[in-house]
Amino acid sequence: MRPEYLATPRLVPIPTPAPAPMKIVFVGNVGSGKTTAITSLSESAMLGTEVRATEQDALHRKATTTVGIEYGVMHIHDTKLHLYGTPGQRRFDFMASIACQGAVGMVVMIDNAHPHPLVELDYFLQRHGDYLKTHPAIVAITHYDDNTTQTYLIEYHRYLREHGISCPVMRLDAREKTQVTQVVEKLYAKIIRSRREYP
Ligand SMILES: Nc1nc2c(ncn2[C@@H]2O[C@H](COP(=O)(O)OP(=O)(O)OP(=O)(O)O)[C@@H](O)[C@H]2O)c(=O)[nH]1
Ligand SMILES: [Mg+2]
Repeated sequence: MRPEYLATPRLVPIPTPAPAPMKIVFVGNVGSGKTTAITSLSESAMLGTEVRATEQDALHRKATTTVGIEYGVMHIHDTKLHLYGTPGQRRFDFMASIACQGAVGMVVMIDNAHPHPLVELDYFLQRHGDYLKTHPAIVAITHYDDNTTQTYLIEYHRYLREHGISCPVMRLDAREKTQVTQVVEKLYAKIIRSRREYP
């Protein structure tokens, strides 16, 4: 009989480490649906900072507005995504800057029902242009269904191109979980691709 120390060693599978979590940030103008999107995506109750709206434009559309950083979590495959939402009100811009730190991808949401949605987009390009030129991002245009001032996707595309930013522009109803999931999945795919191209 073979002694124990000569026995064929058993192969013990080495557990694959879970992929590193990713931080994704949602920015965009008041009422574009950042809170709605993160609420519908988050697998656990979203940590929110909603208060009754006081600013004119916030009151115009809805009763509450975000005044701090909000947080949700979801998974794509095995990757945990930390979802950070920011306030759309300009006076809280400093919080958006904090929330963006360390984010590997960004969703810029623009309310198409705003009287001047391209001016709104321009504002976020001014604030986050450097980030958008160097990181994966998606521009998501909401409220296509409830306004008559239709600015078409092609106009957002052109605007971005003219400002040296090439990222996909998608139409989105933030109330629809499947649509929001598609936006995040597309962003996730871009993040993975950019890591392969620029490891
Ligand atoms: N009709 C319509 N309503 C939408 C759409 N997307 C979101 N909404 C609604 O628009 C409102 C968006 O509100 P929020 O999610 O609070 O918007 P927000 O971007 O977080 O706003 P702030 O926190 O104030 O910056 C909600 O009442 C949504 O139900 C859309 O595509 N069409
Ligand atoms: Mg909000």
